[in-house]
Amino acid sequence: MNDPSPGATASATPTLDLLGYDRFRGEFDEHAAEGLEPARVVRTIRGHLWVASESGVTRVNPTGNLMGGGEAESRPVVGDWVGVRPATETTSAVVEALIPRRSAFLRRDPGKAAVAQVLAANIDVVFIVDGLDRGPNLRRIERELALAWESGATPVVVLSKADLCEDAAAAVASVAAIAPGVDVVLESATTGAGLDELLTYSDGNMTVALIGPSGVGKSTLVNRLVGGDIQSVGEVRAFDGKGRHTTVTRELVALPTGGVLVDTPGLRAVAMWDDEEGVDTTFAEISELASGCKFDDCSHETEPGCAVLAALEAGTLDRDRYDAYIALRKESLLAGMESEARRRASETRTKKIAKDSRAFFRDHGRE
Ligand SMILES: Nc1nc2c(ncn2[C@@H]2O[C@H](COP(=O)(O)OP(=O)(O)OP(=O)(O)O)[C@@H](O)[C@H]2O)c(=O)[nH]1
Ligand SMILES: [Mg+2]
Ligand SMILES: [Zn+2]
Repeated sequence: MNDPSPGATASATPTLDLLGYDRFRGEFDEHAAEGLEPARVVRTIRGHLWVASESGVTRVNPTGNLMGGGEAESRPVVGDWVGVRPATETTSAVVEALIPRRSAFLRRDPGKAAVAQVLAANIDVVFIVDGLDRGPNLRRIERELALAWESGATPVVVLSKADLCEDAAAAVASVAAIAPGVDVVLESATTGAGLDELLTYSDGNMTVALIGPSGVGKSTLVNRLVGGDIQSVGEVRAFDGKGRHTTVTRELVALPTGGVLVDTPGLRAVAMWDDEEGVDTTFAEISELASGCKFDDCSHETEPGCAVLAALEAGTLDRDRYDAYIALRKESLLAGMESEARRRASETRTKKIAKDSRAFFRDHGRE
């Protein structure tokens, strides 16, 4: 953007385009007019932000309204596009604007009851990674599929450590059966199997996030896809209890061919957030059956004329699959109700403050 060469325009931002900026450029115009520069959040650690912009990776401060007071969901997270007020001699660089997200990866905040936690933003593809040394864990994959669908990203199941599995084909088949419409890719960082195929998902400067439990090989895969040692971009790791390197923060890593990967720490708990649609897409064959139920709001548990229960009875629907569907749907309905209750409570508080302040100004002769 500071390129003084003749004919240089605001669209001449090759570095940012490789990070996927081309699809957000249009939304940035008003911020550019205010003197802000486009940047993408590459790492967050305890409220500190690192962004990649035309001038490289820098640490920036978020403004108060983006970080402190606002809703948790409006805080910049890894993957967000932001508007940065550049540093001057006397001030440091500050994030002043958050560009609307195209997708947001949410889960229920494990620390707080009815609060969503945004794990990453603007993700196009989610690699749901599970290791064939122990897995695949079908029930966990279903959960992660529901989260991925709900986020607006396209999920791909990656079965890693294929070199440690004797019957990889059977593993793929068992996953394919619970993941209708989802690509399932066998991968081994050891033999290099599946790497080329996985790389194609970032074509067109797409953003790919890797999720899955600790130790399944997410960081190893990121290293292989990037084709080198990513320590150079500042990956933050620590030793876990078993003396093993484990990722401790979400981190956005640029691919040499364009596009980015988001490496994430292993998710211990994948608790559902208000995402019925994600559940319905994950259990597509059950949603299909549900259209034949007698009642539109059938819960598929006790109702007469329930096509889902009929299929269960007839043995055409798998019992484990049905149980997983009912459990996840309940969990997401509950999260939805809790967040609604929380929203109402906070609305009541806001109304009370507004009422109190009106009373204050009335008593003090001002409206
Ligand atoms: N045999 C084999 N081992 C692998 C493969 N991929 C990863 N590993 C090993 O699995 C272990 C864990 O890999 P990581 O890449 O650190 O796993 P992670 O998913 O990033 O784990 P967290 O950062 O804790 O979430 C390491 O010892 C890797 O060397 C593979 O394809 N084959
Ligand atoms: Mg890791
Ligand atoms: Zn039903």
